[in-house]
Parts: sequence; C-alpha cells; structure tokens
Amino acid sequence: MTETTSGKLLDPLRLFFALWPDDATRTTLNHTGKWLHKHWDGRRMRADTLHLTLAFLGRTPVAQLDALTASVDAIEAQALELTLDQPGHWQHNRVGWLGPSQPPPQLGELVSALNAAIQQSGIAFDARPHVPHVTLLRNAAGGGLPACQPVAWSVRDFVLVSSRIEEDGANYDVIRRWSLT
Ligand code: 2AM
Repeated sequence: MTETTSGKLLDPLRLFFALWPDDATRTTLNHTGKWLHKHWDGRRMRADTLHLTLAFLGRTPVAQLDALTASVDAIEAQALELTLDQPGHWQHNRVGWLGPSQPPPQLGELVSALNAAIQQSGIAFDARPHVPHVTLLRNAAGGGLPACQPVAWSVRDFVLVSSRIEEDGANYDVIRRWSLT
C-alpha cells in the first residue's frame, strides 16, 4: 500500500488529508478538466488522482501514523454538500483548478478539526490558510472563460492519502477512510 515499486516501505511517508470523489463525481470533474484544458492548455491531472486537499502534512515518519489516526478517530464532523462552481488559476505555480465559490461551513469545521488533530498527535505541521480546490491542470495558461458547469459533490467521508512521486508523476494511495456523520 505504501511501498515503492521496488517493494521498499516508504519512510517517511508524504501524507495529506483529502476529500476523495466517488466515481460519478470523479467522472464529472474529469469532464470539467477536459473543458478547462481546451481554454487554458497545460497538463491535465489523471482522473484517478483528482481530489480536494483538506490538510497537507508533508513528510511524516511511519512511527507517527498510529498517534495521528487515533487523534483523527475522535473527530466528529458532518457530511456536506459541495458545489464546485469557481474555476481559478494561480500565476505563481500555473495551477488551474475548480473550487466552491461558497464553501459550506462544515468544510471549514472539518479542516479546523483536522489541523487540531494533527497538532495533538505531535506532528510538526505548518497549517496554511485553506483554499478549497481540486487541481485540474498544471502548467496552465489561465485567462478568460465562458460560464462553467458547476459540479455537485455530496461528501460523506474523508481520507488519509500517501503520495509517491514516481517516474510517471504523483501516485496516491488512500490509506485510511473516515465517515462523516
Ligand atoms: P495542489 O494540487 O494545489 O498542488 C498532494 O500534493 C496534494 O497536497 C495536492 O492537492 C497539493 O495541492 C497539496 N499540497 C502540496 N503541497 C502543499 C503544501 N505545502 N501546502 C498545502 N497543500 C499542499
């Protein structure tokens, strides 16, 4: 699960918490990625990697995983409905993305609860202000756009993901999943 292709266990892991789309939402997001690519060019993210990051931990020793998951087990957060209706482009890293113009309060609550749980588990962590987005393009040109078809996403769980940077790009393994109430 968190092994390299050569079979070695990765330590430290490169971890992040994320909302992981169900198959139907993933297909719709991928469709929006195609549409955005027509306007902004760049490199499309593979459909199987699409996600919305909640908190990024970076390099974390495997030895800290149990403390982390125990802290997160104690979180009680609510299910939420996301409407991803806002395409965006960041000049500094040329990322093209889709996010919610009006993030529901439950999303901010979940992010805060995760930040607290990460800190409680003793992991060195530098929380940045959270800008909810799904990266669809890298090296994108940006510019004006026609109206974008919103993507509706019923969020019922969140995941912990381990990221492996390999020759074909980033590969992600979902290593734990937590239900929202
Ligand atoms: P991005 O898609 O905007 O690049 C895995 O790398 C995920 O973690 C991606 O969603 C990425 O966001 C995000 N990420 C990478 N580095 C980060 C950082 N330093 N702070 C917050 N999120 C980060």
